[in-house]
Amino acid sequence: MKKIIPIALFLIMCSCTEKPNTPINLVDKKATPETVSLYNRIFTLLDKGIMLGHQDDLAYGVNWYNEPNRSDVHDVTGKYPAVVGWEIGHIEIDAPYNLDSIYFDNMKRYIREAHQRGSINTISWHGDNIVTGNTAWDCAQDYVVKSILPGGENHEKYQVWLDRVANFFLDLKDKDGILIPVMFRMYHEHSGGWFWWGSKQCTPQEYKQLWVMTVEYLRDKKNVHNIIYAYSPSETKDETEYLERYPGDEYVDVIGFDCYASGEGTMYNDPETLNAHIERYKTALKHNLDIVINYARKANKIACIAETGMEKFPPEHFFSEIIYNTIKDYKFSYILFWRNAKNRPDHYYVPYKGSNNEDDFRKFVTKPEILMAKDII
Ligand code: BMA
Repeated sequence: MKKIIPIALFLIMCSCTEKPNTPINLVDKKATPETVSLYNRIFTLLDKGIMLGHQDDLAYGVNWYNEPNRSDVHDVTGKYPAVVGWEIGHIEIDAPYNLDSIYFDNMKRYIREAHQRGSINTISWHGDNIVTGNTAWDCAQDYVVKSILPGGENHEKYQVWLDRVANFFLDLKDKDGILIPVMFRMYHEHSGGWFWWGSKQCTPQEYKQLWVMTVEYLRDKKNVHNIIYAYSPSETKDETEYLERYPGDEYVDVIGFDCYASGEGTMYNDPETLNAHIERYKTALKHNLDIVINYARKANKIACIAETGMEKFPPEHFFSEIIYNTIKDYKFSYILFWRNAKNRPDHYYVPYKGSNNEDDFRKFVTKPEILMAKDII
């Protein structure tokens, strides 16, 4: 008896001081408790399945805009997505609404609603070109990033832009006034050459400096502590290319990639061409999942498909077979389908009420590996 009590006490002490399964290695060592807990929750959810995400899900869909609790995903499946993507392009120029016409005040409310429901919010930023005042897609110059870095002629002006970004994050509060933790997927698709921060527009060194400068400004100067930082180039051919512009493990929490099935318009009428695009897409998804998951394992990061889909997804079993069979055996955090534009008839990436592939999408979201909001609470 005498011997058993100290052993029991020792075991109790051990279990009290036990560390969480996943080490807390967030970019932000001062992250709020809610941010740390979201980060650990995302790690834990890796064992449960793949979360389904949708861009701008609660803000609008095909033929509707800003209706309470509406979502194309919910309209079709009766369930909300586990991950919701948002876009803050034009916050930097102090506009009241983003480049896709979502008022920032509404966006904050949608983020709160999604959070309350248990969904996870992720934010991208197609910020304007500070040199020309045109959009993020104005990529004719190769000195925009350089002009933003310390010593550059736009450095101070860019800090004002970052102040506005910081204020947005600091205004994401739940009903009790507690900061809502979110992912921030900055300067994405940079392995391509179509944004001012792209691979043809700046050197790897400049890109990394831009990333580090932004993290340090938000985290250390503006005290924004509710961000999980996500890195997502476009498709890459191997780990070397994937990491060419990677700012380092200490500056990134989540790693992913953007990958789309290409093709549009008339090619959809030609089965052979369509099939070739689908085959290319499946191969690209698998190849990039291999790269990202492999590195995530080594660096103890969370892997995801940060943006994907096919406009109008013409193949009949696009979701329940093409997508599902391609991803089901991989262990990664989430797959986010791009937006359902409200008034661009060709620009939708998940079914809406009355569209093609409704049944197929319902079949997809009930697969045991696919997680919706309700599955992750
Ligand atoms: C693109 C398109 C654009 C949109 C942009 C930012 O892929 O959907 O219409 O403005 O993303 O959300």
